[in-house]
Amino acid sequence: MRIIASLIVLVAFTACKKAEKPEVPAAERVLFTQPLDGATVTSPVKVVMAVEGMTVKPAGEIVPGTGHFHILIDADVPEEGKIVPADDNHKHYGKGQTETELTLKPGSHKLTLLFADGMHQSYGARLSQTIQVTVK
Ligand SMILES: [Cu+2]
Repeated sequence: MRIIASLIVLVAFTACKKAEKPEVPAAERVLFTQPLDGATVTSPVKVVMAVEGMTVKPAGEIVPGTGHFHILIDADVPEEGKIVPADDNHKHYGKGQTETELTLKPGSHKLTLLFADGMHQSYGARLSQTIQVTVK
């Protein structure tokens, strides 16, 4: 009887914990459709970008659940909320583009796809994907 009572308490406790902390939706992510991680490519490199759980929208205003792509070349992901710089290593696709061509020097490069809001504020590492490519 005691064991059953303990089990009931345990189950109730587990159920409570779940209700308190709803799981973060795992559906939101960005990914390079092309090239794939580890690929050997030639410059210019065709890049195809994809996002799941969010909507691509041209830059200009902040609308929850939307944003545009950025490609970081050999650069680190700006923290969530920080504005993504605009320079040779941080490319913005503020018209809502999902495809582009990158001119890269021969050698190994780290490419990061990053989603940011309508004011170019990073969604952080959770909405980024980093791959490594080798340019011939
Ligand atoms: Cu931007």
